Amino acid sequence: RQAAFRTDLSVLLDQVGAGKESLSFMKRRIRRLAQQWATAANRLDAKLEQRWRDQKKILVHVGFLTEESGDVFSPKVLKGGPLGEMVQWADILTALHVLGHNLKISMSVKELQGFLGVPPGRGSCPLTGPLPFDLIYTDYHGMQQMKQHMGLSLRKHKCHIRVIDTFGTEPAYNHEEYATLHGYRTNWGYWNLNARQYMTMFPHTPDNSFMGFVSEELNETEKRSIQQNKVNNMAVVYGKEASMWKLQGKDGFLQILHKYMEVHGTVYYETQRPPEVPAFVKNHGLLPQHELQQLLRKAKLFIGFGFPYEGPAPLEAIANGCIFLQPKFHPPHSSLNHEFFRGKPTSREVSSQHPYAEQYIGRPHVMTVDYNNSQEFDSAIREIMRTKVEPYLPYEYTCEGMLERVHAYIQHQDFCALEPPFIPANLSRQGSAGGGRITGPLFVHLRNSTALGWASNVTAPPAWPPLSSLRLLVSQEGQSCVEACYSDGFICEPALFHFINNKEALRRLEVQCDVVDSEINHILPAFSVLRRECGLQREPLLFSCAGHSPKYRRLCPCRDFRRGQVALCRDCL
Ligand code: U2F
Repeated sequence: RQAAFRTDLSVLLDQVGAGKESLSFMKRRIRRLAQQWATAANRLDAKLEQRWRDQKKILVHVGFLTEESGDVFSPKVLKGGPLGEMVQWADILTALHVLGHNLKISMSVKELQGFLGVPPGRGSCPLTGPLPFDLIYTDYHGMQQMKQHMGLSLRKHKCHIRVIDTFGTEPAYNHEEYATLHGYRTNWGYWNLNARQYMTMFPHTPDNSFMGFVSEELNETEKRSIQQNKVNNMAVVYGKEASMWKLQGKDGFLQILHKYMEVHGTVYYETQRPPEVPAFVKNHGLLPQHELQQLLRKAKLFIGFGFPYEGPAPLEAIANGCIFLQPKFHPPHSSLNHEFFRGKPTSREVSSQHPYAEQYIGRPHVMTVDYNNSQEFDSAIREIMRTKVEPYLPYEYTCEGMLERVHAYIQHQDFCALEPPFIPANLSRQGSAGGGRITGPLFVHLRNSTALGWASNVTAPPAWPPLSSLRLLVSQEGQSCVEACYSDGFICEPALFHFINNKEALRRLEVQCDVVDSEINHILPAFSVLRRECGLQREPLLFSCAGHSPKYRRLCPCRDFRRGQVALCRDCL
C-alpha cells in the first residue's frame, strides 16, 4: 500500500497512552509541535511529487519506559531528570505517524508480546510464524526484552530492527566475537547488527544512522521580534539539575559572567534554592518546554557547564537567537577517561560539551572556549554581548528535515537483502600518487555510475546511497575514515565499503602491496606503506568509519552530502 501523509495527530495521541509523567511530557510536546509537523508534511509531500512510498507496518517498543526495565526516567520528568530521550521518542513517533505508516506502540513487555503474537508468560517463547512487522524501532532495553521473549527467532528477524541509541555504537563493539576477543565488549553492545541499524541523536559516527529529533522553527515575523527584544546582558545557564552546577572552578567563571550579565537558571528545586546555585542567579525552577522557549527568546547567552553532554537544549537556544557558550575539553572526554562514557560502545572522543554545535554550527552561534583561562572566558562574554545573531536551526533539525531523512531511511535502507562483495571495474583515478608512493589524500571516483562494468555474472545490488556519490579516499596513517572524509569536505559512508574492499581499488590507487591479505579487523581495508602490506576486510559487519591504527592508511568510502542534511547525499532522495 501507498503511504499518505497525515496532518491530524489525534490518533497518535490516543496511542501514546497515559498515566505516567513521561507520557504526558511526550504528549504535550506532540501537541505543541502539531502545526509545525503539518506544515512540514505538506512541504515534503510537494517536494516528493507524488513519488510512491510504501506504507510499512511498524512496531515502536520504547524499552526504557517499560516497568520491566525499571523505568528510572518517568519519576524524574518533573525533577530535572533527562528529557532528551523523551524528546527524541516523541519526535520519532510523530515522524512515523505523519509519514503515514501503520504504527503500533508498545511501552510494556505485555504489549510487546501481544503485538508480536508470542504467548505471554515468562521465559523464552520463540515467535514461530512470520514477523508481523516490516520494521521495529526499539532501544537497548527493548532488545534485551525481545531476546528474552522471542528467543532464537530474534536472530532470524533482526534485520527488521532499528535501535535508537543516543550516543552510538561502533562496529568493533557491535560484533560479539570480535568485541570479546579484542577488548571492545561492553554492557550494551555486541548484537551483531549492521551498525547502520543503530540510530543516534546527533550525527556522531557515520557508522550509525543519524535519526535526530526536531526543534521549533520560527517564521520571519517571530525572528524579527526576537531580535528586537533581545536583552543583551541576559544569560541562561544550561543545567536543570543541581548536580550539573557542581563543576570545579565554576565559581571563578560564574563571577566573571555575573560581572557583565544577569544570570538566570532553570534548576529544579523542592522548597529551597539548591546550595550549588549561587544567590545572584535568578532561578525559575524547572520550566515547561514552552516557558523555557520564552526565556530563551529574551536571553542573549545560553551557557553550558560541561554536562549534560549532547542534549537538545543548545539547539533550542540557538534556534531562539541565543549564542551558546560551552567548554572545550582538553583532553577530549571518552569512554577511556570519563565516567559518563565508560562502558558505552564507542571510542568517540568528545571535544566539547556539544561537538555537533561546535563542528556543524560554530561561530557566531556557538563559541567553544577554555573555561580555565579567565582571560579567554572574559573576552568571549564581551564578544557575545556585542555580537548580533539571527535565530538559526539546521535543516536536519526541522520537522521537514527529520521527515525527509526518516522517509529516505524507510524507503531505501534494507538490511535483510544480502550484500555480496561487488567489484566495480572502472574506477578511475584523480589526484597524484607521487611516483607510485602515496603522499597525500587520493581521490578516486566512479567515472560514470551508469557505465559501471560489474564483475561478470553478478547483478548489481540497489546501492543506497547510490554509487554516484562515492569518492574513494586514502587516510593518513593513524587517521580514521571519519576524519579523512571530513577533512576533504565529505562524509564517510559505511554502506559503500563493499565497493572499495577489493584488489581493484588498491590497484587503481597504485598502492604497493607485496601481499594482500583478507582478515577480520575493523581497520580494514587498509595498507601499511612501510611494510608494503595490504589488507582487505573479511567480515562485512566490521566495516568501520571510526577505526584507525598508527601504522596503517585506510581506504575510505566517502560521499557527498546535502547542506544541512548530512545523512543524505545529493542523489539520495
Ligand atoms: C541529554 O539529556 P537532557 O534531558 O539532560 O538534555 P537537555 O539538553 O537538558 O534538555 C532536554 C529537554 O529538556 C527541556 C528542553 C529540552 O528539550 O526543552 N527542558 C525543559 O523542558 N525545561 C527546562 O527547564 C530545561 C530543559 C541528552 F539528551 C540525553 O540523551 C543524555 O542522556 C543526557 C546526558 O548526557 O543529556
